[in-house]
Amino acid sequence: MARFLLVGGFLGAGKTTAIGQLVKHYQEQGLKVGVVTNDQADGLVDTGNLRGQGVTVEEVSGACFCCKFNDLTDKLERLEANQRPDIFLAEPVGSCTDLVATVVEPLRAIYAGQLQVGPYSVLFKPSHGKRVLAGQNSGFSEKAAYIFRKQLEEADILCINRADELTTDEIETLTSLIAHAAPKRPIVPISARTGLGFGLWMEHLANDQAGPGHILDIDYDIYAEGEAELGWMNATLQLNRSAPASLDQTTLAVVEFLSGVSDGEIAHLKAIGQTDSGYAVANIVQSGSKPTLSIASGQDTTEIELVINARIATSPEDLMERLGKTFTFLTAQGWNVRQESVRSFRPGRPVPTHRYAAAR
Ligand SMILES: Nc1nc2c(ncn2[C@@H]2O[C@H](COP(=O)(O)OP(=O)(O)O)[C@@H](O)[C@H]2O)c(=O)[nH]1
Ligand SMILES: [Mg+2]
Repeated sequence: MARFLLVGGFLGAGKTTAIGQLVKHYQEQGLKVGVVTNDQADGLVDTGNLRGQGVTVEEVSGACFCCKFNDLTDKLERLEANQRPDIFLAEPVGSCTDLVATVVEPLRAIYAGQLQVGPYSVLFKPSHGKRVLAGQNSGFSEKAAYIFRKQLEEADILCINRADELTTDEIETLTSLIAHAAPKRPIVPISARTGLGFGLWMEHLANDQAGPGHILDIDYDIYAEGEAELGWMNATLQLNRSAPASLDQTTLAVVEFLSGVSDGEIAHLKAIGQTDSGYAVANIVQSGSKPTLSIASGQDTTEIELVINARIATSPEDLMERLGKTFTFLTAQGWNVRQESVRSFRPGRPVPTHRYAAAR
């Protein structure tokens, strides 16, 4: 029976990177993997990123898995029909919570005998996470911090990501903060980038659930208001110029420019620049840090399809203004810019398709 594993965590925690690593690890064991990504709108950087790595990906867009449960199962069935994966990995939207009650347990009940739904992993984002759990100013409101805490509370396995950047002392401090916020479950330091800790994480992922998942006691008003504090923008631009320029530097420069235009804590700002033969990804996951080129192409090019995803504590109007300034910035670099699509909005109130009040 195929296994289904949900890998959650806050915006920019490292879910997509971790899923890319997991796919490699499972493939090395001779297993076939299919992935489902998820976003509030079309034009998701992650889907292009994972497809660029050769991963089979289906995307659910328009709302989170919980509100698009039937779209999620349609995509799982499509992957099953085309590829018969041994493992399905799914990445929910990073501002989404209550996933055990609305996705994990409904899948267990509806697909009993067809799908083995494994433990739910949540990746802990050290930058915002430490500040939220230590009661310091995270840059987000209390309501957004509430979502962060709820995500931890419903996890079966908690992974402290970016362990490659943390000292032993920092890992110890985070472990005790997390154990206090979400007691009695495995806490595994990992690095989605290097693969550190994946052996132990995958051992936990192979465990069958001894008991039911952690169904949250959650206030949907706070959850909805916390989520709606984030401005969301997905934009697709076509760029061309007469003389070749660096795909990597252009993608990185756009993220750098957008991150510096105005205030509002950045949850995750990312862009993928694609050509016919390669792609580059740049990200920034908190205000005040430097954007990084997480995937480099080494290419020079005269044409780029550039997809930008912004999740920032600011208004959709501000994001549109930033995008307008980005056009001017790119034009000054010699690029002709054509806007193919853009959506800028605040996520709507989550209305789950199913909600299991009590676990199996
Ligand atoms: N140093 C380091 N960076 C990471 C790690 N995991 C993810 N990142 C970076 O964090 C950023 C966000 O990662 P991503 O997987 O897109 O996060 P998501 O929003 O949770 O899917 C990217 O720049 C990644 O390269 C890690 O383990 N170590
Ligand atoms: Mg992602």
